[in-house]
Amino acid sequence: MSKNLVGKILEKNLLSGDLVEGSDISIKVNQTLTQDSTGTMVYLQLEAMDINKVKTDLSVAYIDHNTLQAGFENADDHEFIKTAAAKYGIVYSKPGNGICHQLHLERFSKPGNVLLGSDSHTPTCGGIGMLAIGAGGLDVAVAMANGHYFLKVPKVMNIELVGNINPWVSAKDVILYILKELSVKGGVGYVIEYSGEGVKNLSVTDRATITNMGAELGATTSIFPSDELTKEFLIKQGREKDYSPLKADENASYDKKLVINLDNIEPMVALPHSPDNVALIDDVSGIKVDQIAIGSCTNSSYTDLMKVAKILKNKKVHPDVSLVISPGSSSIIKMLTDNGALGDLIDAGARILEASCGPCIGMGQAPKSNAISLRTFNRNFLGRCGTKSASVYIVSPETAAVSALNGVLTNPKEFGESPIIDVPEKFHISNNYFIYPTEDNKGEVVMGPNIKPFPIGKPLKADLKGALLLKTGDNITTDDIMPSNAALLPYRSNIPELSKHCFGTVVKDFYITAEKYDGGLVLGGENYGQGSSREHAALVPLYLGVKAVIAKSFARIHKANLINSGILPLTFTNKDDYDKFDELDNLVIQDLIQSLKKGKDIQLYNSTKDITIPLEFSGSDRDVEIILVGGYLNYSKNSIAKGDKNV
Ligand code: MIC
Ligand code: SF4
Repeated sequence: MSKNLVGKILEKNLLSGDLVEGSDISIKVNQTLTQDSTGTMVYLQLEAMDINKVKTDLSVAYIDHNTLQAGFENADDHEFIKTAAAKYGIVYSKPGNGICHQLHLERFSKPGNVLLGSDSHTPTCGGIGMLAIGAGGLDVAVAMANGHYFLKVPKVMNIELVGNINPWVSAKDVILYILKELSVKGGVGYVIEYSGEGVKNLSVTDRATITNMGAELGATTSIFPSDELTKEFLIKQGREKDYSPLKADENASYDKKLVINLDNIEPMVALPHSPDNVALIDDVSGIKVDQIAIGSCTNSSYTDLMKVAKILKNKKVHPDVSLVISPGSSSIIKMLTDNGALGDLIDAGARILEASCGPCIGMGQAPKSNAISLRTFNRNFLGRCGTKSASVYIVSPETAAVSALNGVLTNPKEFGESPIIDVPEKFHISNNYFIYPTEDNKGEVVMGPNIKPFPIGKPLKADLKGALLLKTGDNITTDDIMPSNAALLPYRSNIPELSKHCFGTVVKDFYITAEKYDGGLVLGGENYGQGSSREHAALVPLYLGVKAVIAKSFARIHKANLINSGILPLTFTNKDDYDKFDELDNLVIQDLIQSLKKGKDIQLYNSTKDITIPLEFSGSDRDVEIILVGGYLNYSKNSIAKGDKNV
């Protein structure tokens, strides 16, 4: 039978279950990656699992998010991760080396392998033909400890690319175009598999830009075939041995199919405050711009930054614009330095940051009040840049660079000839920022005073009771549930401190309400928990006593994080029932354990309104077990105590 690419990789890595859409399976994980803002939790969880060495072929711990060290907190986290990496046989990437996804693509990615990462943009490596999935920290810790990952067999959507992109149109415009077509919910439940003649016109880093922002579509991941361009990329990285060709069989079947003609795509922009709020630049050009930020795991490759340098060479950044550039890796900075492009950027008036996430996660460079900020990043959720009154627009590097010169949002086509970039035969490769594990490590892990224990759930009670603490709307992001910025990121390993800011963009002082009512329930609309993989969006509500979240639908990673933390994610049987609830209604679910075990509808009684409505829990038997015992860590301890190591 003809197979698609996703089916081929799943089949090769299948450990248990049947490859039938919607079935629960476990797969072998070849590689993992963590970054520091989710990594501290991952390594605390790994410590709690009592293992010796990781079971993957390769695990890498990157430090790229919390690199502003305004106090001891971030540095403490780095030291903790560094010592944990040495103990468990994990490669450590020092701060300054670059952004996890860009570096992983350059240094370790391998077509046909499965990569699990504690960051939602892990699918970046789908650009080279990996099945690269973002997950919550606990799932990544389990993958490191046991080498496996549990998931439902996803549906596969084929996007066939035909034609060729026009001059000044880039991979970023392609994914923005797809976001406009499909929306931030359009990929939920799917892996997106790209194919077609148009693929041949996209470099590996272009493909990675597209798979990176598949996260914004809500897709489980996105993947491109591995072909001659993949081989060329790996040769330049000195890793030809990692190449293997990979494509779907002729006439492979898919659950959904789209054809996109690249010729029809024009420069696009995502308007505030959602990546799918996409317009043609021509329809909104001329907006005065205060800040422009170039970089992030979406657009910080050598080619992207060289294009920017060529556009800015011998020109001057507009006096009213602050242009800031954060390259993707230390190698890229070195190459830009050696070929003079860095000098061209500086000469034009750009501010150069170290190779890290930087402004993308609000780690510095918060724009001024009411600013218009153009960014080459992937998310423009309200407040994410650090300034709540600012409006963030997402664009390509070409659009960003040309707009930086003009001071207004500009279609780059107005600039003249589009820059052509040749990547040198040999990419700069250095190991000086990597620390490789050695056999003689003594296993000492250093935990500074900022690192506090994380909350662990309690076994479920037969009846669940509580007040409705908060009613939220559609597409609530993890940035809403657990905001992140330069002030809060230092507390990623300090849940009590973070809890004071829970739901900070939605409501003031949620934690006080939660304390007053001794915990309770939260209500959401569609796609609740979209965005980041941060488990803090589950661990913090757990700490505040949230027992269940009821929503119209959930984003994949957040739902898994809720289950792993022991918080029950429930959906409405009839979505209109959402309207029947108000904040502070008293809610009761009786016989919950029985309903979960028997897979029956769950009856929710709203005693304030005197109504009963049906709810559903959709999860595997394993998920039910995890919820019953109060989260994954309790579950794994129980299972290991019963002699089952394969949890
Ligand atoms: C993001 O882009 O939102 C982050 C910051 O990289 C997150 C991880 C985190 O919250 O630490 C993600 O995408 O998973
Ligand atoms: Fe870092 Fe931004 Fe990429 Fe998240 S989206 S990994 S914060 S660069």
